Amino acid sequence: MDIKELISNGVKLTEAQLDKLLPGEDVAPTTLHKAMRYSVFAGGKRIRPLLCLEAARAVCGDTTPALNAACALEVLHTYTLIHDDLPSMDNDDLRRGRPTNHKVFGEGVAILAGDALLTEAFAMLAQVPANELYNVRDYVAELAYQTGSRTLVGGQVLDLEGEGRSLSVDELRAIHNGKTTALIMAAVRLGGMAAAASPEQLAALSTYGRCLGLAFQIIDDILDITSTPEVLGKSIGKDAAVAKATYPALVGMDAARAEAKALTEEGRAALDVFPAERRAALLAISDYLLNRDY
Ligand code: GRG
Repeated sequence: MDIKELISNGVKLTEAQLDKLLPGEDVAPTTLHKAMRYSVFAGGKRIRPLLCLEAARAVCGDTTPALNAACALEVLHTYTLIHDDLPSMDNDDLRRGRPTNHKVFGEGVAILAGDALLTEAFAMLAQVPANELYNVRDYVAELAYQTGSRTLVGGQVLDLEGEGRSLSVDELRAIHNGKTTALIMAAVRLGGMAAAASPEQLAALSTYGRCLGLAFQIIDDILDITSTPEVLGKSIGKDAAVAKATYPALVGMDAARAEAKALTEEGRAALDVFPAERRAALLAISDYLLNRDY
């Protein structure tokens, strides 16, 4: 499995479809559409679309049914980044190697660009074909659950409330599971659902997503300490600067790495329900995410 080729194919497929689905920069109101496209086409890793596409391949051998779901995940993720960078949230200047949305377009337009991307995500999801097990109502319910007040937005609130407080590992895990794991769960589950996953296959993908999501955020915490803004394309050291609890801060660097590794192993093992050639891509992605340096 050539992971670089796998990623580059997934990125190309997703970006071409995003370009078709998102309103053009010349469509009124042009400032809003420019702001939306500015952040979407700023060169993110496209991990969530990739996971969605490859979850579909694991189930049915084809990524096509999941393409619009993959786009929905990426625009929803981009909304969270724009809002997370706002002065009232993390107050960041750099994202995906560029000045943050509000730095370029102003706070009002940045908030609205995030809102519009969140809405567009559901419009994209409404274009995912139904199959014998799932329809648009199921896709919408899944994305709404994983990104609502009990999950993604809820995790962000716990994060805000935890700043400057000492947290237990369980409290930190609850924040990470809301902010990061929920959308990664949505990615693999929606990919599976679009490909008509059986209940057993969907349960396996859920375990993989739950484990990978937390491992992803633990590595994110580690990179915030060990990497550079040039490599990550975003500012670093913010967590320590605002006394935010992180995995390495709470349990130490070695234990944090060990937990990310153990979670990745658990996620990989769950994929045993898929034939070897169908699970190869998801296995390769899990290794790549564990060992990434950006
Ligand atoms: C509703 C005002 C309002 C705000 C909501 C929900 C939310 C803001 C923020 C979500 C929290 C968040 C940004 C979590 C971080 C998740 C994470 C690890 C982001 C980085 O993902 P990568 O590394 O980024 O995949 P790229 O740029 O590669 O796509």
